[in-house]
Amino acid sequence: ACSLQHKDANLHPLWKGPLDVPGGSRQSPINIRVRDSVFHPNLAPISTQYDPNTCLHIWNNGYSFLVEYDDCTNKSVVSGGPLENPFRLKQFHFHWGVNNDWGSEHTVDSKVFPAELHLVHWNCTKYRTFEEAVMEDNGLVVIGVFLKLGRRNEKLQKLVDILPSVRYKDALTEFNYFDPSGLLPACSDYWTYSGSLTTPPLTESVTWIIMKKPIEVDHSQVILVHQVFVTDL
Ligand code: BO1
Ligand code: ZN
Repeated sequence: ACSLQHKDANLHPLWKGPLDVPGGSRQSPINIRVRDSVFHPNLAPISTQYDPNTCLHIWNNGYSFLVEYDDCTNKSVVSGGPLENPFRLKQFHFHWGVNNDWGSEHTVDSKVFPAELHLVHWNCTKYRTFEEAVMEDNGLVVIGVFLKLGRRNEKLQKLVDILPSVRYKDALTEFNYFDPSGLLPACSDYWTYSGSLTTPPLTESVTWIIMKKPIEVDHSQVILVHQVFVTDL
């Protein structure tokens, strides 16, 4: 595995996080400068174990569309890499732009991707609930996956098919069998750094795992994402 640990990350030029959070010194997202990342030979591979039956529903919260998971048990977890214990999957969501020139939150050597997937997990060893973990040190792990235009992604299609039902804010639709591991790139190389949530409450509780290789989606799939209306853009 050729994992990299990102150190001394530079802030995203368009993000004014530290100004918004008093004392904020590890705000996300960041621009990942590949040349500045440091290879750690003893950083283990990241490992996910997801049970598609823990999928609950999909909803438009006005910021994104979220697929939420039952996090009462350890059936869907991420472990390995820099993590000392398993973290439970709570939800995944996407960030995208008005067109394909803009969209991802993280950038790689200043390159922006059309969209970025976030798989949000919480530390069930240290904390009792997701809401508690959000506010605390070492509370969350978010896996970030870049999306780029290319071939049709069959693993994403079931999600794309249901998107019209959550086009508007507050819409919620039953979606009870989906395996998010199909959305991870085949190559498991990643960068990791300590950061924050990218939207309020912006807490600096997140270990970021950014997959180096993007996944591909085709034009028709990304169009449906563009038709989901959010109010924070
Ligand atoms: S992100 O992955 O850094 N873009 C991110 C940013 C903000 C949240 C989650 C992930 N916020 C949390 C709220 C919770 C809410 C949850 C929805 O989103 O702090 O109150 O329940 O799952
Ligand atoms: Zn996000």
